[in-house]
Amino acid sequence: MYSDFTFSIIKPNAVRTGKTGPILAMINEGGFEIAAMRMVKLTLPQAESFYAVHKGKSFFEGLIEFMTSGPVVVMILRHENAVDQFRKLIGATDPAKAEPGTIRKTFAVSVQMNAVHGSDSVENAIKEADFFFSGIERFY
Ligand code: IDP
Ligand code: MG
Repeated sequence: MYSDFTFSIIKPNAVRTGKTGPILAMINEGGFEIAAMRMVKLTLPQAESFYAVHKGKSFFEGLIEFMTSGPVVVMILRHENAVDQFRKLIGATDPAKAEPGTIRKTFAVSVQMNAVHGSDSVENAIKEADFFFSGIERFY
């Protein structure tokens, strides 16, 4: 079922500082199964396309520069009601507003460098997963 899946990225600040393992541990402890995973370095056009919905916003250029600054880990995650459950696990976009115990509260260093991405709807989760993974790379 599509609602059992969401898409996530461990962002460059977290990968660079060795937080990939601790974040994956929190994802597993949160009850999520990793259905697909790969490390990639986004090109400028890839990052612009992935975040196209934010084009024109004040933070867009900075976000693209940040997201192309180093490797990221892209994943498809499985859990019942995955999109909402994962947004709960990562916490608010601004780490200052994120609940204690969330991934962003624990690992974000700023609003921009907030450690992880999580899809905001089932429709976007499908689009984002398709952006990075072909059928043969998926284990579901
Ligand atoms: P989300 O990642 O919680 O869904 P969005 O509003 O979709 O938040 O923004 C996408 C990403 O853009 C955020 O995760 C963050 O990295 C960055 N971002 C959002 N708002 C700001 C801001 O006000 N300043 C700097 N970066 C921002
Ligand atoms: Mg978003």
